[in-house]
Amino acid sequence: MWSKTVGPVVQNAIRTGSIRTYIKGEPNEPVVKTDIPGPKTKQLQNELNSIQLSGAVQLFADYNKSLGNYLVDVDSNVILDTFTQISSIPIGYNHPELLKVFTDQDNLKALVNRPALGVFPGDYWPGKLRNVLLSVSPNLPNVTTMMCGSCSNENAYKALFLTYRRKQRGENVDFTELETQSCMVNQPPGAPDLSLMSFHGAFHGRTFAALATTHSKPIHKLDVPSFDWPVASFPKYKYPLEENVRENDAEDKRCLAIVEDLIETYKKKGKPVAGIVIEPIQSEGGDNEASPFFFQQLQKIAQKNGAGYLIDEVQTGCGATGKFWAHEHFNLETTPDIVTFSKKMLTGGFFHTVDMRPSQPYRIFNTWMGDPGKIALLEAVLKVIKQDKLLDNVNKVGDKLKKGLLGLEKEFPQLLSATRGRGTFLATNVATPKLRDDIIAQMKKKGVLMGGCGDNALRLRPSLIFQERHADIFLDRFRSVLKEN
Ligand code: PSZ
Repeated sequence: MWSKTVGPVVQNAIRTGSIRTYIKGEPNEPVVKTDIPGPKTKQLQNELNSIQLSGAVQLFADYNKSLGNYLVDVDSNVILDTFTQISSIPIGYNHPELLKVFTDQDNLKALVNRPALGVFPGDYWPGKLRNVLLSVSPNLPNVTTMMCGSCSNENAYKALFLTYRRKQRGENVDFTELETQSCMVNQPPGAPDLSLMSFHGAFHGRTFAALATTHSKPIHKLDVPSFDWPVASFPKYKYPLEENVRENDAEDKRCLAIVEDLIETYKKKGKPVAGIVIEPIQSEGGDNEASPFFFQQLQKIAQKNGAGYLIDEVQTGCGATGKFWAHEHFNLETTPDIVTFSKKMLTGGFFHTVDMRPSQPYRIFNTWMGDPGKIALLEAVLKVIKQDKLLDNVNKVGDKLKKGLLGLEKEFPQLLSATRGRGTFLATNVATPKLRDDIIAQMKKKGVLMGGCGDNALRLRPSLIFQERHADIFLDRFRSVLKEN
């Protein structure tokens, strides 16, 4: 009824008092009762630490009490969450539509009777893939589900290599005896000398091949054997972008020239580049952006060299940049060959061209190959995104947040610089890495959870139901923290 008066944007939303909200009963503001970590978190952390290394734990959450944009911890602190489990909660905590999913008996049975999807899928599976995942495909006809982001990249990389070799060998040409023997001892030609190009500052995961293309922090890589694969330069822009067009354009061209050089170098080395993997916004590496021009040219270079083009949307996908897929901002001439996803999509996996399909079964495969329970949840998430027009919300709130951050950058030029991003996928640089960490700690004391990335960036990764009133709370508390520094 009231949707007529408030307009279609909050059709599914509910009014509590004078406040419009997507989640009924969501707290009005943060409430901080103890230090964070508080006494109960510390006790649980000791217990956990006796079982496993737990040094990265920030707090223990109470997932019964957490709601919407608010994470409640075991010490009853009510915290506005702008980081959402490393960018992985699409529509907030305990969304009523998600809580309903497993009251449906078909969904419950799909969850309980988890199939090895590659061999014994349920009768519902093709329909679910079509109606849920393919309904948001970035114009790619095929999708292969996996578990996590690393697993998705790992298998997508295999698809790149398999396709490259199939083309080298010729369609329908059988493997040679030498290939089948040599692959069994990790030697060429069966295990061929091919490479994948990635970028300095990239993060694609922590499994072996994914880690070989990850270059955000040494601690992720130390002591782990890796591949000799080319690492190109990702553009480093000067901000504000509008005032540095010529310099940033030159930066694009410098980086593209390095890409072309490296492709030649690795060809000469006998390790031709079979694919290029890149994030639309380098996330763990510091929220580094590159221009549509850069991504368009990179695609052309990949095509010219017979290399696949893989866009890793694990962190950027599912709406946070204001479009469902971040690479939709780039107006690429054709689709990428592969787009990987996980995090807010709840299931991992990759969309791909028919060309990227292996020619034999079992070549890209594992036991679970995803989980139909996650698809059931994703189905509800996509329905809510559509009904509540959450991409419009992201654009509106993102605009407010970005303007707010730019205003704070002007007010505190000695502290903040290079505010950037799209939608609510935003970041700003802090003068020093220590100050960045201090600010995150001070924000926590004020009941706001934030993330850092790169050396000195602060990043925002709220869920898609982060509204203007949450932005106001965030900006207000951020300003008061900046004033204290
Ligand atoms: O420290 C870590 O392991 C983190 S912190 C953030 C991530 C991982 N992000 C995961 C990620 C990603 O951001 C991109 C662009 N690609 C792949 C991955 C790997 O996903 P998971 O963690 O699901 O394996």
